[in-house]
Amino acid sequence: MKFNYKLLLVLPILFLLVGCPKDDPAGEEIRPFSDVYAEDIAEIEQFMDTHKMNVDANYNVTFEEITSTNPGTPISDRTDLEFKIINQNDIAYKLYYIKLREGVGERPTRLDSVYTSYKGHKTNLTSFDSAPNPVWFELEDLIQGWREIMPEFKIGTYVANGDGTFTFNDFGAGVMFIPSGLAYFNASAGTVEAYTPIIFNFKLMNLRYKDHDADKILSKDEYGPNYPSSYLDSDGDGVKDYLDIDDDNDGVLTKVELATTSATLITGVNSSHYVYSTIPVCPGSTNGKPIHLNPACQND
Ligand SMILES: [Ca+2]
Ligand SMILES: [Ca+2]
Ligand SMILES: [Ca+2]
Repeated sequence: MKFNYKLLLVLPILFLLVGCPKDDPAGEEIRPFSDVYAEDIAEIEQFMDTHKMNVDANYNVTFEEITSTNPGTPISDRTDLEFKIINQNDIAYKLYYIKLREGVGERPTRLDSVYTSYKGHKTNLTSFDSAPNPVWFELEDLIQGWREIMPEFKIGTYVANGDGTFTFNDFGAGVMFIPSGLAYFNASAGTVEAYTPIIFNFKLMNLRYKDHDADKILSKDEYGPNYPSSYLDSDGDGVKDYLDIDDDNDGVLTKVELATTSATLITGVNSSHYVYSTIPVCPGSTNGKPIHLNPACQND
């Protein structure tokens, strides 16, 4: 599969992926999340019971309704159908997804940038958005369904073809079925009406790890396992580690504390960062904390 490198520079005009619930649309009362979720999950499961998926050799996906003249395996009977439970708005959202292929490379976190091609559908099989060639997105800007599902996949490998194009292989590819509470909810976006569950098939080609606070520790190593419900704030000052330039609040910037240690620094084109596992503990410390999280050790 070849893609023009110039695509890397094209800003997506696909605002549809970017959305959040409106606070108070003019005069309209926002419906309860629980009522909407009950409808959404019924609609999604009904869709999966009555439709099949066709997947071609390059992981392009189409959906078809199952009929007596067009039989097939319902999506709900597929052995690769999985789900995650996302607790939000006092609801345990069931977020179904399918790993057609996991990928072989690194895995993004929900704070990173992904290079992805995708197609969005409603359950009536109309498509409301697509990027046949991959585009870059910051997952923080996307609807929550994407932020939850992308970290379940890995990127592939790619080779430069020497003519400005790249060939991607072994990339992650899948499908996600998103209740509107994890998508646009009461906002309408393009042809997606308010309170509409949506479906995406996608390919995850590449990623960029981010370092939000520029302390040379990647955000993926700083935010905790279940952000935002359990993000790390090592010094308890209310500023999350991935946004805190002095993680132990000892008055010495994290990047300064690490500069004279044996930690391995990887220098890249756009950023440089330390390999987290190589950051040493404070000399003489018995608590095992890395040096930048130990206020007793002001390594400057
Ligand atoms: Ca950082
Ligand atoms: Ca902090
Ligand atoms: Ca510090």
